[in-house]
Amino acid sequence: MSSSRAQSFIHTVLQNSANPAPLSIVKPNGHGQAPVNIALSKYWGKRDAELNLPINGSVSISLPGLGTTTQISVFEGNEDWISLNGKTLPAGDKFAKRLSAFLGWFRKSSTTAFKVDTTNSVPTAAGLASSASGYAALVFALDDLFGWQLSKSQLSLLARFGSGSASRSVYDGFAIWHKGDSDNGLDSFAEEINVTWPEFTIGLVKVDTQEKSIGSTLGMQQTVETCDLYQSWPQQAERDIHNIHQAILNKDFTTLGKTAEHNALSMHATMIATWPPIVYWQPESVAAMHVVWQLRENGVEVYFTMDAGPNLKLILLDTDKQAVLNAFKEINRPIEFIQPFKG
Ligand code: 2P0
Repeated sequence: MSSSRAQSFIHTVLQNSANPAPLSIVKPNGHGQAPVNIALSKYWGKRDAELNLPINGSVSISLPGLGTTTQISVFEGNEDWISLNGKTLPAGDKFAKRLSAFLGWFRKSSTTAFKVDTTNSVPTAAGLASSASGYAALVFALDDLFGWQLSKSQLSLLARFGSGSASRSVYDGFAIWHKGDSDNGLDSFAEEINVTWPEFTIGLVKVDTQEKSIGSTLGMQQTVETCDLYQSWPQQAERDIHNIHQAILNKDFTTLGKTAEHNALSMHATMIATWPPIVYWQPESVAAMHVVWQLRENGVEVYFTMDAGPNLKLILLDTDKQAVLNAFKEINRPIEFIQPFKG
């Protein structure tokens, strides 16, 4: 992959490196760790595939304890050695190829190969955004290996270049990814929203953890190309980001929950109206939605969001955990609760 725009993007970011020779290692091993994140207002659609720039911004919450740990080192060779969850990947593997292409931007010479050992504490490609924590952890590991000491914003830029949602996984807690306007991609990065909200709870409802039928990258490309409904998505997304950001600052749970659920369903509406159609839902996903709506009818304030997969992520306050658990027991769905701001 050779692209002068991408090269200039990486070069400009690395000009901020504390190491004057940013592609020379300062230690034998680099280490990185990053959480998965769940978008409360979604990223769907690219305006520039080369620099991986989004059409719209997004807002997320990171889930501590679920994510990726990565070790990286260099050796003389022609092929990277990549291990995922303890298994060495064959060179032709899709995941390995994408990772090696990204690492290509950080090779000192054509005989610099990387050894990458990466472990996920979430099922890979099950809609729990392992590429987000994966590329964020990798960028942290590169920063450590090369002694760049880049700021979080700069690391977010590099993570975004690897995978869009990774721009948000360089932070714990709430984050906002600004879509940016410039052609050089240097203003499209995420920032932390500095709010601590101990009662804020995410519930993971697992419907299926098999690999998804169509990846996000191709899915968004097809949506942008063929879905007429998509025309209205960017305006809605920007409005939702603003409202969710304000709701986080005000700890206005109702506005946050309503806006997040509506945003997720609107994104899925564009997917469904794509050709060929992209339907990540399974019958159990819809059954789980009905449980959420019934709970709300009964006065329990719980909302859901969904990504490029069949699993639901519930949004609630900790006081409603038991009521939610009981309702989902009736359809035999266990729930894993995570309170991002409670150790
Ligand atoms: C999100 N998703 O905001 C949305 C919601 C999926 C649905 O970000 O092509 O894996 O690597 O930039 O980041 C998934 O997209 O896509 C995603 P690439 P990515 O969380």
